[in-house]
Amino acid sequence: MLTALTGAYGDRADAVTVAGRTASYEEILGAARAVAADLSGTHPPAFAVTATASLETVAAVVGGLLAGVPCVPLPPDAGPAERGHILRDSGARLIEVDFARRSTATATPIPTPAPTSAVRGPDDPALILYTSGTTGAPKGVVLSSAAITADLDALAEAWQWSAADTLVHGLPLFHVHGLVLGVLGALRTGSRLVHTGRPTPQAYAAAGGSLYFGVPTVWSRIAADPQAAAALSGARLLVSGSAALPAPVFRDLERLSGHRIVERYGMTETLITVSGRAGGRLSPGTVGTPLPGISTRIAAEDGAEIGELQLTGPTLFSGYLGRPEATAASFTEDGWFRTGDIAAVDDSDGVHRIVGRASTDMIKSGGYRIGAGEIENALLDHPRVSEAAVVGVPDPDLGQRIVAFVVAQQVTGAELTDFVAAHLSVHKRPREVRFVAAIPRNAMGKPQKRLLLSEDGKLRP
Ligand code: MCA
Ligand code: AMP
Repeated sequence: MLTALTGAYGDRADAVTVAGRTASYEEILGAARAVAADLSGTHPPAFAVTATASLETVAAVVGGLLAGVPCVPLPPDAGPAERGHILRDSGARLIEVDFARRSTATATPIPTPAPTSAVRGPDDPALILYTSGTTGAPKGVVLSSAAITADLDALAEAWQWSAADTLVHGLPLFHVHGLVLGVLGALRTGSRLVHTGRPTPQAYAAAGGSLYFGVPTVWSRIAADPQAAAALSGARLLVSGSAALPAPVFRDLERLSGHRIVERYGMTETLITVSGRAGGRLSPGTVGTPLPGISTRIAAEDGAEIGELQLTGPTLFSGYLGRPEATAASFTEDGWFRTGDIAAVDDSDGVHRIVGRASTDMIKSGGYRIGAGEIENALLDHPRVSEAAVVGVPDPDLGQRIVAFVVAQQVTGAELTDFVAAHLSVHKRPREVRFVAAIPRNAMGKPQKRLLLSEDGKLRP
């Protein structure tokens, strides 16, 4: 998987920069080997690292791949409830990385064949990424080296991504977008990586890259900053994903930077499966065509053209960790993965359009996937809250914004927001809390969340 670390592209003093610190391939390999040596001594079933935007996280993930021990990247802002759940559920041992501690690597040449030869097998777990479902606590998505490699190679082909590129992004290193594409992608293609620490318009503008990754919130903030957008005009390719890119943002960026942004679609469970192509026809509101090796179909009822998007291909996950029933439930009887996204495919050119999600309890805010049930459970853990219903409402900056309706006494909205931020993680906090006398329910007692909103799904004034 890590072609650049085999010396295939030579060494580079400025191979990887994360939040202002720069390392060569040899330095990364050395620090990763030190991690691998520790892991090989004890061989835990998995290990966890607090996945700050740092060279330490890069070394930890690479070290896990060298040792053949799957890595569980923990969101650095995860509170005790979320952190405890992930560590218990995965059985992972939490490690700390000292980037200055290098195993023999700096003194010895980079080995061939590939340092990945220590990975037990391509189908063994390489990463376990925790992601939210509509209800309950997050599940561990097990990703193999084979799936990751297949995805990175398909993306390299689609985006003509090569060692000549400098990749720039500032996304979190505990999800597919920032970690798999944004770090492992650079180490496979040999492109330089500049991680900006935070994905601000100013940092993207100053980075001077050829290839840029962002979630729609990042692109809409750049589109609102004409100077930053214009600074990207010299880039080769801008790519958006993790949530729907609003058409006005696509058009504003084209006007300001000269680029028609490539949109691609994926999930933690499937990796990236559908994408526009570099040099291909790109239009707003579309996510392109399936990547090489991926097949898609629309499960539409009664001849309708819009329905659930289902997929097969080599990039799919190996299952939810320790949850065979949930894994089985996510596939159809004939073995296709059920994305839960509603899509349409153009008959003439096969271009896909993501229309929405089947369940309104899966929220996408700032590109983060957040289950309504998880937030409701956290709110119900507060002693002053007796009922809670969480929804995602349209938001011009975040795509969707989390709003919590609660039945509660003697507590403020700010206190409940802080409670969720501290117990789960900051990005899962409700941006607004509304106090109601009761949550509307049907005869079965199931919350009727639509009744809390206006008819078009918006928040009532
Ligand atoms: C505010 N803050 C608080 C509180 N309120 N902290 C604690 N308690 C509170 N009550 C502080 C935070 O600490 C933080 O401080 C600051 O407010 C802003 O926090 P945040 O909410 O994170 O900022 P934002 O502006 O809303 O973030 C927008 C963002 C972010 C940067 C675009 O949403 C983001 O990074 N999204 C990327 C998500 C992503 O990578 N998804 C990929 C999923 P400070 O700033 O000092 O830290 S993978 C995927 O979807 C697939 C496979 C795919 O297709 O890619
Ligand atoms: P996650 O598991 O965090 O990667 O979230 C996956 C979900 O993000 C998908 O099921 C979609 O709902 C959404 N998503 C990802 N990319 C796009 C896109 N380009 N357009 C619309 N939705 C997207």
